[in-house]
Amino acid sequence: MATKIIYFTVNGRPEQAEFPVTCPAQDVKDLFRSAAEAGPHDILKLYNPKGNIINISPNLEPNKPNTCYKLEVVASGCNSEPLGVELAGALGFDLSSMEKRQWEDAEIMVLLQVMYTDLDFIATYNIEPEVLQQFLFEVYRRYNNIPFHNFKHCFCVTQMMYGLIWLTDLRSKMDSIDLLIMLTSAICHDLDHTGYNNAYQINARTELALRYNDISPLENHHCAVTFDILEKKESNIFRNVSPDQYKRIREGIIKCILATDMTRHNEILSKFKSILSSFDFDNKDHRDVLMMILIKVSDISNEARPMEVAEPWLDCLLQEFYNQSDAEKLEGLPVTPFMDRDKITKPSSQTGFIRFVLLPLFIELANLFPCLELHIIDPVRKALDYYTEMEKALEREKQNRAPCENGFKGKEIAVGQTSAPEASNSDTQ
Ligand code: 0WF
Ligand code: ZN
Repeated sequence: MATKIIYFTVNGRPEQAEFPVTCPAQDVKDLFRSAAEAGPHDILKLYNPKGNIINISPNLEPNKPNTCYKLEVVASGCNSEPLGVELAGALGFDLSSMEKRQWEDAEIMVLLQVMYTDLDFIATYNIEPEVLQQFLFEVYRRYNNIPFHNFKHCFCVTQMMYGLIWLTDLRSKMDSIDLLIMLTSAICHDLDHTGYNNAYQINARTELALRYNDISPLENHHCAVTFDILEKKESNIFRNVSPDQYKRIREGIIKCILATDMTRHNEILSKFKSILSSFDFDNKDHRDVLMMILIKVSDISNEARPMEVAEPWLDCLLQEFYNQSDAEKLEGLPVTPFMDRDKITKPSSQTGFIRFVLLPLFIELANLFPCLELHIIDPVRKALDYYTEMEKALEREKQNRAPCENGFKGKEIAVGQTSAPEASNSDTQ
């Protein structure tokens, strides 16, 4: 029976699939699914060397290893990750019935509404429920369906901000309007994120980079989209506040969202450290820096969550990073080193990030609010131990593996085969 051999990579690993030319389409799809170790609900995308998506079917154009296709898994799990039991607890829900439950987008919008109510924003700023719902729906619509910077990330960041406000008893220390600014900024901070970071925007000379002259193109865009939503009467949750209050809210949201650009990390952290010993809640400059620190902490705080919540989020982030570095390679752009699937591993990227970014930031915040040690520093230290162990195990595994020199290093998978023999090198040299 005539067969076709298709060469492709999945997660950078070379694979080859062989199937009869008369093979049913579903079998071919299943074959690629098993090569990608994808689950039944994951979406598979196959790209040709030009970067165009092509159909996975028996009619696939046969190729050679040097013109191989690229198979990508869009893990549907990334966007339906359980958000964690602690979230339900923070909102006062019955944990026993909610454990392991996945949160749907509509439910998340209700949870966000509950946060506005709990913090008394509805009553204080005369926010009509329909306007809040419309605002949240517009926000939801303008988060993209990408692995990490999606609506659920927006929710996690907002939930962390909400948790921090309560844990630190900020209601007794700051004006309610500052809390409104922080919660709304958290909700809007990544609106219309495309999955490609500022370095990519600048190097690829995207519309955003051109529009914002290479200055925090993404964060400027997230802000602009926020105020686009707020320009519409039906979704303007601030439509009943005074002009002075609106001015303060707009200035505050812009400050908070722009602070999430990680290239400003050292600048903002240094400012915070310099005022810490004399921190004064009555000083507006001090409060502004604290607000920026709080949104930054919320934004990058996944590792403070239970491991079973944090690790899938890291997988989603790496998926988004790898997508970017693949695009950079295809487009001949500089490859962002910490996104390069050939250079980094999950534990190596995380140990550095925890040691040099997360812990130094969280420790400074805990200097102002010692009660946070237990909630954000202890779990992050545990995560550091976990990834350090994983890094060592990977290193040991690498040393034990026989070096595989030249040639096609992947395994061959064929319809009906349960184990995969090593492929011959003949076609790859
Ligand atoms: C994978 C790692 C990383 N890990 C996280 O937990 C996390 C949360 N947010 N982010 C994270 N990145 C980023 C999303 C957009 C901005 C922040 N990254 C960070 C990088 C790999 O590695 C380092 C390590 C040390 C210093 C700087 C980057
Ligand atoms: Zn974010």
